[in-house]
Amino acid sequence: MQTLTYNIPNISCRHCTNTIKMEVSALDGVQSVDATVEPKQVTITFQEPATEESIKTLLAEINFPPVI
Ligand SMILES: [Cu+2]
Repeated sequence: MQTLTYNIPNISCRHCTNTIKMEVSALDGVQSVDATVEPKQVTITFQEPATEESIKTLLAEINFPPVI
């Protein structure tokens, strides 16, 4: 199990954090997702088959590209 925190500048409100939680939670292998507006961050706990790469790709696809 691995936990990563990303800064996501595109987060502007609770709709954004809800979207991120919903979309990332749906990835196979993701155990938990916490997203906050202040600070604009998401913390994700996951294991295989989810990978750092697949999570970053998904976040970019839904218009919330992470900045580390
Ligand atoms: Cu928003």
